[in-house]
Amino acid sequence: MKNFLTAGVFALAFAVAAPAAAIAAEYKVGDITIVNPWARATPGAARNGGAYLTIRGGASGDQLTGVEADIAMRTEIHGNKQENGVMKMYKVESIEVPAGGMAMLKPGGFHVMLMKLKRALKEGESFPMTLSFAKAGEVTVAFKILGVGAMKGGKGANHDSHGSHGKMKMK
Ligand SMILES: [Cu+2]
Repeated sequence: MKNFLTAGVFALAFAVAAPAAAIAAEYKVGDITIVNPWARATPGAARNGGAYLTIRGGASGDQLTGVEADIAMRTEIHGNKQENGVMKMYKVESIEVPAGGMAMLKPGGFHVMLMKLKRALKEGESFPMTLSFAKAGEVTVAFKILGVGAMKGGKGANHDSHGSHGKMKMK
């Protein structure tokens, strides 16, 4: 009887959670929340891809210290800076998640760089990535692959074809 009851609770929880997941994907780990992890589809033979997410801080701050995805040979956290009119990417060791605030990884700013992709990122598919936080620990979340020109994940996703990631040069 106890097993049956547990199964019933799970089924109910799933039924309630499913419609919400269609609007915004959210994952809780410790004190923080991962919102709408997504990546851009890669055109043709592109070897690198960008992945993005929003991290909501809890009562205390935290840091994103590591990213790892099987889909790429190497995964790094990158920032962007303007140098002589050219956007350049640089590697960062961690990203600060402020208490009660948000850290945003988005096109044109901080992002997860998927280097030497083992396969192309195809729109409509998703892939897992493990995120490590200094305090909250590790969590594996599904990154949804949006269109090549997508600028924003989740509900407000649009298809701006002027995305700049492809024009950036590695340092
Ligand atoms: Cu990059």
